[in-house]
Amino acid sequence: MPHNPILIPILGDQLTRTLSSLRGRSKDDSVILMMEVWDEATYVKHHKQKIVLIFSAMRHFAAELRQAGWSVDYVKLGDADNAGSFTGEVARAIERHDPRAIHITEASEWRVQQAIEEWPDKFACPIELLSDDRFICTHAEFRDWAEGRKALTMEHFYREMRRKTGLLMEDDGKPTGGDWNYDKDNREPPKTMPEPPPVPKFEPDDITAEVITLVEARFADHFGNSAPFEWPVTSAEAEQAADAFFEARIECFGPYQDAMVHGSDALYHSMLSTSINCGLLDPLDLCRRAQKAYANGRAPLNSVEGFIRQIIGWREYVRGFYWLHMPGLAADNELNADRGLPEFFWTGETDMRCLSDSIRSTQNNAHAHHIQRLMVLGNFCLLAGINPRDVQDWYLAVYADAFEWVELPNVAAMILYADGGKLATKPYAASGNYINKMSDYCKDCAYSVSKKTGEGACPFNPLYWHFMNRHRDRLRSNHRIGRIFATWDRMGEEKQREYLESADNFLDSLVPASKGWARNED
Ligand code: FAD
Ligand code: DLZ
Ligand code: SF4
Repeated sequence: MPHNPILIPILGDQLTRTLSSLRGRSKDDSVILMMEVWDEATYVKHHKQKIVLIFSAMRHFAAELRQAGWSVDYVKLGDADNAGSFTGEVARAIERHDPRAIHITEASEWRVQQAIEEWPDKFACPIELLSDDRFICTHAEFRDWAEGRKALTMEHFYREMRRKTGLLMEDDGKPTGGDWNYDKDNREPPKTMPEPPPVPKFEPDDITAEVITLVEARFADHFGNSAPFEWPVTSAEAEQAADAFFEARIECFGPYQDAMVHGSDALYHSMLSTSINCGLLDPLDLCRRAQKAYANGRAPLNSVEGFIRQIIGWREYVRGFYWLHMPGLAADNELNADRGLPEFFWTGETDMRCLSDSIRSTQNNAHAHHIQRLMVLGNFCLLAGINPRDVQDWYLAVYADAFEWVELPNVAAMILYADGGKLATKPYAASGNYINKMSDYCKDCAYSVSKKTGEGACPFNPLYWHFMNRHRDRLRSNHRIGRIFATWDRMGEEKQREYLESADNFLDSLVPASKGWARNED
């Protein structure tokens, strides 16, 4: 190892060879530090597959860097003197290497960035913090864009990103095809859907197998199944997964984006979020590949525009939104939701078929697709008034792609309206009707989606009106939702009472989660 080097700590979601802290550095006078630490693995009790993914991807990345000639100091979780935290491990690495400076790319999460910002007070050597330019929009750009706006409308931000990247833009500054957004063409129900091609699966190699053994030994009480583990853990594997998406699934990505089919976990989704978020794939490169698929006539504009919008629109937007509103966002609870998360979110044991299938996919793959997260699981939490803290912990723990910067805005603001409408102009509330339209769940459900109240009625139906009624004062002035109250008023008192009683009976039957699923109690 070089003497008096530049020490470069690389975090578990910074597994990118062109990371800002690596660029321009000499291999001869740098030491890269990678750390498996207890604090990160347990600040929420992550799904077993999420820990396998991160540790295995980190170990593979370290091996690739060594192969390329870098000096890598890799601390494993099982090492006897592991300090347990990033700060503790950096302190130990300073003792070992006596670095002349530390260069680190900013953390993606507020919690970790706070810790890094304390390092200048703790450590004698100079610290250079570099911005993370794997994102398209800088923090300053987002703040400037948000400044003075009454509403932070994603669609407006997205157009800025289209202009900035030139993606799907014509020479005259107009959007390709004449429209910015083709979402109206992207709501096909599953009835018409061709059989989706299989998603590539990646067999665990020796490195991954060793990590699976570690996770089974040390995190046995964490949620989810560790096997079969099939996620890409190297950039080469992630590129293969991307190739498969651009060859066979992008064509139907748009139309069937909102469809849900029992037992079918990927459908036409890319399944690339785990690789993008830990740095194995470059989001902008994926968008360029999507644009090429359109140019080559292999995918229609509505699919390609939809995919690009998810990445340079939603993904960049939620990241900007997170940094603009932290730390307050994590504590927001505009609707005063105070019910505990039901136990069935952890066991999958519920007769509600849409929920049990979404939770099954979550248990087996540490993944559920967007519309399951939004309109089944999220919609349930919103309507049932589950407290934001429990919901945030659940989503952060159970998904392999969950890092707080992307999870929290989606949970607190998009599904729970806990931010009071800074992100979404109205709560994404829906009755069973929506789920029935977009899925095949209802036909074999123990509940009847057409029954509105009473025994056997789909719980989403009375819960919808219970939600609207209890938040009437707050929501009726909202022009996108206010008209709903006219329908409620026309129902008459008896019908209204039936809805409210049915919902109350259902809510009373919910068993709150036993303690200890999401957070360590000590
Ligand atoms: P695709 O459907 O193929 O979409 C392509 C890509 O677009 C995704 O890989 C992702 O990078 C991006 N994307 C799509 N929607 C969003 C969005 N709303 N926010 C940010 N990026 C988006 N995504 C995460 O990466 N991590 C999370 O922790 C996460 N939590 C979510 C929680 C809730 C309540 C909701 C409603 C959505 C959440 N999402 C999260 C967004 C989305 O559900 C996942 O990105 C997607 O399901 C990942 O699967 P995919 O790669 O097949 O996505
Ligand atoms: C998610 C995660 C886990 C489970 N463990 C580690 C770890 O031991 N070491 C590490 O560097 N990163 C880990 N991560 C990802 C980090 O939580 C993530 O990189 C930071 O939170 C980003 O701010
Ligand atoms: Fe879900 Fe209701 Fe349909 Fe059952 S009937 S699957 S609970 S929406």
